[in-house]
Amino acid sequence: MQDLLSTIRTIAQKQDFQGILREANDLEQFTQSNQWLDVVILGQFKAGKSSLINSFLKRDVLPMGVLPVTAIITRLVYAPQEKAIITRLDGSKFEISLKELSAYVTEKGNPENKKEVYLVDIELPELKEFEKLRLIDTPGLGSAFKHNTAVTENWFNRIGAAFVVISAAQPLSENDQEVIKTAAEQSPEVYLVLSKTDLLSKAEVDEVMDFLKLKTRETAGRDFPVFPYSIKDTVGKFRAQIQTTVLDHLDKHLTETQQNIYSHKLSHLRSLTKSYLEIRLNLASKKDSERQELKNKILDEQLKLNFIQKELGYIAQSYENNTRNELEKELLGNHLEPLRALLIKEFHAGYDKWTGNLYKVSRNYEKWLKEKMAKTLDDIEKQEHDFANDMLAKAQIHLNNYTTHFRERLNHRINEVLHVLLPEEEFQVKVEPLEKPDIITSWAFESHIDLLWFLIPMKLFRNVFRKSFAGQLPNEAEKNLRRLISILTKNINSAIKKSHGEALTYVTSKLESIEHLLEEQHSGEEEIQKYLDLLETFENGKPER
Ligand SMILES: Nc1nc2c(ncn2[C@@H]2O[C@H](COP(=O)(O)OP(=O)(O)O)[C@@H](O)[C@H]2O)c(=O)[nH]1
Ligand SMILES: [Mg+2]
Repeated sequence: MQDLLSTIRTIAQKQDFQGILREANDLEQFTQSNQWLDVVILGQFKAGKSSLINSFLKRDVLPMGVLPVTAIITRLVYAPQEKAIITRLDGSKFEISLKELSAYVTEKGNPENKKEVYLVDIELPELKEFEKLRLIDTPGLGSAFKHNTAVTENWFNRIGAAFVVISAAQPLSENDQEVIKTAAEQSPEVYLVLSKTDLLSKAEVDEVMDFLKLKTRETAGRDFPVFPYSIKDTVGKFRAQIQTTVLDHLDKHLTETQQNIYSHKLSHLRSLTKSYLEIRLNLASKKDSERQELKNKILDEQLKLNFIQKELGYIAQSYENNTRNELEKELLGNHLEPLRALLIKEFHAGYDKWTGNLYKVSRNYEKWLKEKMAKTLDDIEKQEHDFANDMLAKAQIHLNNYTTHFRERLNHRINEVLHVLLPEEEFQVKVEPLEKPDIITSWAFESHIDLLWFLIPMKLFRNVFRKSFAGQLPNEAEKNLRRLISILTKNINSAIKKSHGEALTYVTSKLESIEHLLEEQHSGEEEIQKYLDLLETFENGKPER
C-alpha cells in the first residue's frame, strides 16, 4: 500500500491541487534534509579520534596512527551497502573502495593533498544502530598543521553534537579548552572523552577526570559528561557506556523530534486535502453558472486578492514610514548629549599626550575619534537593540494578525456557503533577529586640516587647535549618530518588507487555491468519493490496521 504522503500527492496531482502538491514536496524535502544529526569528533592530532570512531563501528575503517592530510574531513553514515565517495576541491565526485581510503586521507598516501580531496563520505552497514547520526572525523585541531585548524573550525557551525577527545597521555591543552568552549556555544550536546586511559593507573585516571571536569567548567561555564575510554578495552565496556548514554540518546531524540514534526505536518495536509475534496464533492453536481454564483458568494469584496494586497501594503507601509522618526526620537533623545559630553571630556584628557607638528596631532585626533566613535556607537547599538527589534516585532505581529484574520474569514465563508470546514493552520511570518549593523571603520573621515599648516609651531598654537578640534566634536557626534539611525532604519525596513512579502505570498496562494477549487471541476462524485475513502484508511500518518 502507498504511504499517506504519496497518496496525498497522487490525489493532488489528479485533482490539480497545486498548493497541496507544493506542501507535499516541501514535506518530502523536510524528511530528506533532516536525515542526520551531525556528530563531530574533535580533538588534537593523535588524540585517538579515528580509533574511537572505529570502535563505534567495531571495524577498522579509518586509518589510525597516521599523519592526517591537511584539511580533509571524513563523514560516516548508515547505508545498507558499503561505499566511499570522494569530493574534490572542484566539486567533482568519484567512488573508491574503503581499502583505498588511506591513499586519500593520510599524508603518506596523499602528500600535501596533491589529489585535491575536499571531503570523504563513507556509507556503512555497520552504522545501522545509529541510522540518524552522521559521524564526522576531523583532521585535528592544534596540530602541527596550521590550516587543519581552519578547516575544522568551518565545521563548527554545523555541529549537532560533539565529542572532544582528549588523550590521557597529554591532558587538556589550551587548545582543547578553546575547542570545548566553541563547541559548547554551538550545541548543548558536548561530551568529553578521555582516551588512552590504559596508559594510566586507575587512581591516575580518576584524578585526571576530576581535573578535566573542573577545568572545563571553569573555561566554558558549564558541566560536561566525561567518559573514560581505551582501545585496549577488550570487553567493550567503555564503548558500551558511550553508546548507551550518548549515541542511543541522540539517535532516538532526533528520530522522535523529526517524527513529531512530520506527523503534525502530514496530518494537517491530510485534513486540507480532505476539505478540498469535500468542496469539490459539494460542487460536483452543480452547473457552471451555479458554481460561479457560489464562488462570488464566498469571495466577496473583502476577500478579493487586490483588496487584501492593498491592506497588507498599507500595514507594512505605515510601519516603514514611522521607523526613522521613532529611531530619531529614541537615539538622539537618549544619546546625543551624553555622546557629545563624553567625546569632549575624553578629547581634553587625550590632547596633551599628542605631540609633534600639526600634521601628526591631527592624525592622532582622527585616529582617536574614529576608534572612540566606533566603540561608543557599538555600545549604543547594543543598548538600543531591543528597542529596534521591538519595532520590527510590532510590524510583524500586525501582519500576522491580519493574515490570521483573513484566513478565519475565508474559512468562515466557505463553511457558511458550502458547509465544509477547512482545517486550522498557522501562518507566521518568520521572525529573524535584526541584522547587526556594521559600524563605522569604513565610514570615511573627512579631514578638515589644511595641509599647508604642516609646520606650524604647535607650542604657540596648541590651545587654538585644542579649541578647533573640540569645536568639531558636537557635530561629529550628531553626524555619526544619524548614520547609525540610517543604517538601523534600512535594516528594520528591509526586514518589514521581507515579512510583508511572506504574508503576501501566503495570502495569494491561499486565495488562488480556493478560487481554482471553486471554478473547476475535474471529476465526478464517484471518483472524489473514492479519494475521500482512501484518505480515511489512514490515521495519523499511518495506515490503519
Ligand atoms: N594506548 C592507547 N593508544 C591509543 C588509544 N587510542 C588511540 N591510540 C593510539 O594513538 C594513535 C593515534 O590514534 P588516532 O585514532 O589515529 O588519533 P587521531 O589523530 O585523533 O585520529 C594511534 O597510534 C593509536 O593506536 C588508546 O586508547 N590507548
Ligand atoms: Mg584521525
